[in-house]
Amino acid sequence: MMARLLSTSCPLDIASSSRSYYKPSNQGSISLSSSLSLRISRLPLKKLSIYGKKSQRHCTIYTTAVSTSQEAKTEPGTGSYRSSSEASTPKKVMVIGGDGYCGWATSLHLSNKNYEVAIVDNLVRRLFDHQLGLDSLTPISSIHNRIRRWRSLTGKDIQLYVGDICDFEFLSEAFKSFEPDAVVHFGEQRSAPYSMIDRSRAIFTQQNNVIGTLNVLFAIKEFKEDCHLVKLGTMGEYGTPNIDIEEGYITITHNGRTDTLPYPKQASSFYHLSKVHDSHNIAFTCKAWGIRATDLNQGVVYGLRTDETAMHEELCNRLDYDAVFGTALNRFCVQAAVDHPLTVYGKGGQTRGYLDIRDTVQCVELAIANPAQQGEFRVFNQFTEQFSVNQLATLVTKAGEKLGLQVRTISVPNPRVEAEEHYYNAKHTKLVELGLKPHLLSDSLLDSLLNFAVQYKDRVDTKQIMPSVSWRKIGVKPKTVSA
Ligand code: NAD
Ligand code: USQ
Repeated sequence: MMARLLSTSCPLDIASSSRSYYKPSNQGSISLSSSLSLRISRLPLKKLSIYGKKSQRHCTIYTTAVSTSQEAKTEPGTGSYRSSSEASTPKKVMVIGGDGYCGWATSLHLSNKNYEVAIVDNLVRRLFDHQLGLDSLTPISSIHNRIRRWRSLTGKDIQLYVGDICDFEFLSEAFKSFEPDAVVHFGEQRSAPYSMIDRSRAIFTQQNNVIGTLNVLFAIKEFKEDCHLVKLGTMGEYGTPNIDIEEGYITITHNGRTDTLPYPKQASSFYHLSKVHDSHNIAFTCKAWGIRATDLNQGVVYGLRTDETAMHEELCNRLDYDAVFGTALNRFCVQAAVDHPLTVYGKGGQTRGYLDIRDTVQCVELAIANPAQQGEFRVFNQFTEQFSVNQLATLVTKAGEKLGLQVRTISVPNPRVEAEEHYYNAKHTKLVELGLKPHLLSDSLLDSLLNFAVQYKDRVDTKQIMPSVSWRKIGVKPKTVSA
């Protein structure tokens, strides 16, 4: 599947035994062609040391030795909820997508809290950057160096399995080898604009996300039935209805009869739709197979640092500011730093739930420490505050001015099809009931984010800021979006 999407004008061979993991093409421009393919084998996997050894197989698992020496330490939890330190043995948590923005911060946080962590990632996010000519604002180390640095700083091992979860054979081996108590699934193509570039990206997004999640469900059923699935969904599954948004379910009385039903879904991109399909598949397997699952309908995440990623520059997280992967508040801070007008799409009344990345990691830990029951499909709305795009622009303008930046705003014709003025009131109490202590958007956070943006402003490619993907103009013809 990845082969179909990621085809380039010359085939990439990730199977080479001389490479420790696959590398993107070093070509400057990419022309997508369905006739050319990225070769990815589905051959059996081999467990290797992360250090040095070369794979003789096409599709490899890399893993560090399993650490058996970690003892539960008594670190205080962040709230009154059950935390890992209270459990008798550290829980094993598989973090799928652990090299990404939310996944990397979460992996370190869980490792720091004495969970035994394994990252599963096929590093495709890094490949998207190479294909589209994008880069993180912050320089990021390879996943191997990140993990080595973490070990050298803390003595804690994070295991690494490099591979595609759409390859069931790979996922099975990772499951059988690690035997997770919980799986946190971040491992999807997560950009709405990316999914709207062209037909091949739309198809890639839905196949990658839906099949990957289906494979995770089958792996749990087959190899670890009591494993708790913590799945990252999105607030965008609900759309912007003209009534309050509940947490997953709504009780409806219709023609004199009452039922509690899944809250209606109105997603507005092929990406957001993939999350809706995931949620349905997970809900069904909870009923049919007794899977225990928590769907975390997360809002838009902002911020860079967590306690753990701040420990060393090699642990630094990625921060996307481009029009494909960058999200609203992170983008606005970078735009302010490079004197680019803030890009409010359309009327700017688009309202969403937002949260600090420090709360993402906290919420995931809360979900793991307080698992769903066998057969339960639990839905939490994971955000802490709601803002319209105009409100965000005002906040960034004020914070920028305090730092001596002249911040301007422009109204950009909206490349998306979405309501620009609408009612929005989404419930988000369940994680707070479990003990979430939110980091609300503050002047100090905005200052710090703006300061990082200023620090790295020489790395900003201003050509990547204006939107170039249109919801209306999406077509069959393969398209590149870089300048
Ligand atoms: P990201 O793109 O930075 O990270 C996703 C990671 O998953 C990447 O490292 C990628 O290589 C990996 N991945 C993708 N497909 C894979 C596959 N088939 N097999 C193995 N690995 C695969 O994204 P993120 O911002 O960290 O988001 C993580 C999750 O949280 C996503 O599911 C996203 O939908 C959800 N989410 C993100 C935000 C946000 O603002 N960033 C908000 C709400 C929900
Ligand atoms: N927007 C602007 N200007 C910009 C960028 C965005 O006005 O420069 C607007 C968009 O039109 C949209 C809103 O801001 O109305 C949010 O857009 P976004 O790009 O910040 O976020 P979105 O595309 O919704 O996706 C992000 C993540 C995705 C996650 C989602 C959560 O990329 O993985 O699922 O946030 S939610 O929005 O709740 O669905």
